[in-house]
Amino acid sequence: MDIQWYPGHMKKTKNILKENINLVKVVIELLDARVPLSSQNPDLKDLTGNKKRVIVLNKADLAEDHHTDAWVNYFKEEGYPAVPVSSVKGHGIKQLKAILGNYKAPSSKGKRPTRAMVIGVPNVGKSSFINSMAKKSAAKIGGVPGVTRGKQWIKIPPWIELLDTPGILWPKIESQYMAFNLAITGAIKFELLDYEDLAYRLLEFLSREKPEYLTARYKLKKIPASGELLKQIGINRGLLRTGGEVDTLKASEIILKEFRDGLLGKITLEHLS
Ligand SMILES: Nc1nc2c(ncn2[C@@H]2O[C@H](COP(=O)(O)OP(=O)(O)O)[C@@H](O)[C@H]2O)c(=O)[nH]1
Ligand SMILES: [Mg+2]
Repeated sequence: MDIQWYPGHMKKTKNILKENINLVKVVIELLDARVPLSSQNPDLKDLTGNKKRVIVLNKADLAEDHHTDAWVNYFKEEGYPAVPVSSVKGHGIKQLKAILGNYKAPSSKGKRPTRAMVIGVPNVGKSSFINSMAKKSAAKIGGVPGVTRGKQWIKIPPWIELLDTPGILWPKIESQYMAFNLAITGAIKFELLDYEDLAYRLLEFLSREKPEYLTARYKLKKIPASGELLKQIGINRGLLRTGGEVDTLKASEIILKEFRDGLLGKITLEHLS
């Protein structure tokens, strides 16, 4: 499999940051708690200069807590406060606000807002996060990445202001492993990668790390050989084409969707050590 990536995306990342960085005091970097490093753009350090950066491990409700804790420590050792958050459940928001409180200008006496921008790869949950911070449906969720027009700020009382247009940070895909992680979690479009390839890769991981999730979800007596697993899941789900052939493409789509919706269980794909 060849990883094609668009150089234009990197330029876009840089432009978004250049346009907005001087408006804010803090950059809130959203990472996917299931694939923290794969969803991080390693160039961000250069792009944000001396700005304070706080890391949000979003979708923590879909990741394994002990792995998330390890990642929090990892980023703290790198010098960045990190907080596990579930934007859909509103978990971790309070802790994050407390951390942002540390960046409040001492001279402002609460009058001047602390401005922050939210950045992250597509689908990491930027809009959901902003809504969760604002406790209302202000930013559009799930839409196509739009163009930044006039700057709008969302007030988070009493003293935080978030730029309402999140910065879409294109990931820097440095390996096939990262590309798979990003594709499996839904950050990059599937058209770039083959569905069945992705499903195979995910099933390989799950067979090794979480066989009990697979047997439970797909009603398998045991895990068959890797070449047979996808087919067996298709059979168990009744995904047969006319003629009796197993529809492995449909099976792949279902497995990926169920993983992304958290239906198999809490699963962290990227582990430390
Ligand atoms: N389970 C879970 N899903 C989330 C979370 N945050 C966002 N999502 C979902 O991820 C998808 C993309 O979210 P969105 O906010 O549009 O991402 P954006 O592209 O970064 O703005 C949506 O289906 C959200 O419901 C989270 O913390 N937990
Ligand atoms: Mg969005």
